[in-house]
Amino acid sequence: DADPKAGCPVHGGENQIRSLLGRQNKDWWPDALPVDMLHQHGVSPDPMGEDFNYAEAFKKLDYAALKADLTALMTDSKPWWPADYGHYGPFMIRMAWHAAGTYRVTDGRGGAGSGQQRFEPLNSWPDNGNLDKARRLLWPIKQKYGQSISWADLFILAGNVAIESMGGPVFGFGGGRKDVYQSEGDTFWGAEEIWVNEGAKTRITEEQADLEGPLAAIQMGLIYVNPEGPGGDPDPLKSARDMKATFSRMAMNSEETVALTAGGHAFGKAHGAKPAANFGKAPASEEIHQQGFGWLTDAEEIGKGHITTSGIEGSWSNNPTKWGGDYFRLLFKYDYELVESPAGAKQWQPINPDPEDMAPDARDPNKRVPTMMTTADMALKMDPEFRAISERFRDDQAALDDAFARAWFKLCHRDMGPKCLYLGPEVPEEDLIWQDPVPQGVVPSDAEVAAFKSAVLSSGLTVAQLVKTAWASASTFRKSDKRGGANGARIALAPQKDWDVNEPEELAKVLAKLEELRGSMSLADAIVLAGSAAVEKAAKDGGFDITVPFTGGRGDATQDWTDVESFHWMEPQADGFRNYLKTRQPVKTEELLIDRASLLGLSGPEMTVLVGGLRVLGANHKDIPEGVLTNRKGVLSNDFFVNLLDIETFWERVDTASDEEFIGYTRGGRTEKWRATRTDLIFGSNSQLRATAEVYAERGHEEKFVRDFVKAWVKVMNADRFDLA
Ligand code: HEB
Repeated sequence: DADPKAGCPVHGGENQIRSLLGRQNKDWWPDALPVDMLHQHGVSPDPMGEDFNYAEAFKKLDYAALKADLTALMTDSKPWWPADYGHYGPFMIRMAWHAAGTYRVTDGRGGAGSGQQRFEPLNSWPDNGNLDKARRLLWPIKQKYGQSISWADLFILAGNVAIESMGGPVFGFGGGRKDVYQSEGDTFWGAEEIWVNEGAKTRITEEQADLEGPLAAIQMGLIYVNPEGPGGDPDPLKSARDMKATFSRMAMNSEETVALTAGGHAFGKAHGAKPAANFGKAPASEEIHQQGFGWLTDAEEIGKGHITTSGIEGSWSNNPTKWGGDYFRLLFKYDYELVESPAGAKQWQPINPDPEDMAPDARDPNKRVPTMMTTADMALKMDPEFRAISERFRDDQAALDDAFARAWFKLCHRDMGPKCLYLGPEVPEEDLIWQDPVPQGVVPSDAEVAAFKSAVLSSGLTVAQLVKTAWASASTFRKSDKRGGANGARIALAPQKDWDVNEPEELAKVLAKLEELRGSMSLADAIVLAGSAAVEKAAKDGGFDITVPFTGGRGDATQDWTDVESFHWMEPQADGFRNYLKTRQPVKTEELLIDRASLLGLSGPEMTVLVGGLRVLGANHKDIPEGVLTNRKGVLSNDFFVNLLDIETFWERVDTASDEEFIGYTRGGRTEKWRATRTDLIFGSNSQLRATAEVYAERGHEEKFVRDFVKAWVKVMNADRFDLA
């Protein structure tokens, strides 16, 4: 497979650069009420307040009662949005699937973890059509159980209960998804100006073999692929290509992709009763009295079942509210012909179906209507690789049950981090490799800690080596899906030990020495402690006696329990903290620094103080001189900021073509004084970062700089210590 992160082609000709976040809510809905103006300068939009502990609240939940209420809801059809076949189960599954299916392994963003489907853009995403109704059906239950169940958990639990209530297999449920109260503004959803329903280009073409950057959907406004085929072309083989590309970005292999799609489409129907022109706007554009509902049609039409969502019409199986093997049975029993739905969508219909293989009508159980397949479903039969899997599942229902249950569990829990964060009585015992398991560590004694620190500082390893290794280990953390981090010491395992950013040869030397010195302490603890000892020494050499707080207890992961393929996605193509750039990206290099800081959960000041500190400590990749704006490398000082903001220096590009490297000259001459990258100069160029850099360059703030650096350093070292909370 092509490595989509390596190279990361710059699209649309030479040097075409896009902005980090592409199109955002304010581009799509410029007239939206600017509620976020109330949340500046650290003011939180979260009405629950800082002291609210969701895990504690969840523990008070009457879980069995909630599940019973959800089960009852499934068959409690409401006239304002009648349940197809008298069962909301399929609708809830689609809602839960779309909540989770935005996840992408590339940057860990998206996913069900914070209930983002409630907010723009996802709330109004074309592909999420009518899911506003599914969520509104849940409101009385959400209201009843209040703070003990988050929306984010409720979406997924509703999906699980739906599957169970139709006889389907589930693997378990873990709660713990804490709600947020605003749209997550840190996610790149695409740069296209128009949506899928307005003709947005497909992102994979003959010339363009894979999805750009972190993206995981084939067109703007889709969760994954176009059901009618690439760009509306009903070609099952090309659809298979798109499914493989998008589902692999969701961390799913072909077997999981087939199991999920076929398992999901065992249930429910597609809605394409009338041309979409009859329907209203998405929720974000609707009028105020519609109260957040979108895609409206008149009530009488809804009563008759005249609903259009995707535009495709019909169910996949003759038993759309009962789990079983009918999907594959029908897919293989019949030849399918291309037809058009009443809404004009391309879909596939079985030729001459036997009467018992017809489906019930969604509103009238006595009426029989034809079943259908989308082009994406046809891919499961036409693509040779998919077909082999499909045939196996057709012939082995137990295998499908197991594969579907496991893939569904993974889909819904993939962004939740380690298993210690899962809550509730239905958390499965079994460890799963995608959870990146780390064995429980032992907390080293104070004596061990002290002895190790002095051993390491007299081992001959430099401050730069120790700091770099600790940073390399901890900074893989990303808050988006809570993967990575120092716990587990996966820095010593494949693939991380071989990543270019980690300077494999150097790293191996440092790790070997730490192995030799660590005694019974875990390697993971030893790496962090060694880095922290180095920071203490560097602070002391600068005149500040400061202790870097250390919390031991990390464990060491094994290679067997490390999913090399999925860690591969986490390799940094840039790490501004180490002044590292592997390949130029279609975004500015300084934006990659912001992106990494965001994934680390850092604030602007934390990012700033860390960059300034790491430069003077000598943490640069391969020891490059860029940004080391000090004459006392290895000493923790604010020299980076002082020298960067020195007006006696002026900067020039090394060469105009690259625009990545710069030379600082002393004014009035051409004596080269410093070298820098964009990642360095941005702290003098961007007004907001400059304002922060000034704070750290000011006289009287030398000690503040050291203290803030240590605080931010410890935050990164402990970013994955969920076991401490
Ligand atoms: Fe699905 C539905 C497509 C996957 C589950 N889907 C649906 C529809 C469509 C689709 C078009 C219709 C909508 C309306 O309403 O109209 N899918 C699709 C595609 C894919 C998918 C293209 C990829 C390949 N699904 C899936 C998955 C799942 C699902 C994975 C889970 C698991 N779906 C579903 C359901 C439904 C749907 C359950 C039904 C809903 C109702 O009924 O409402």
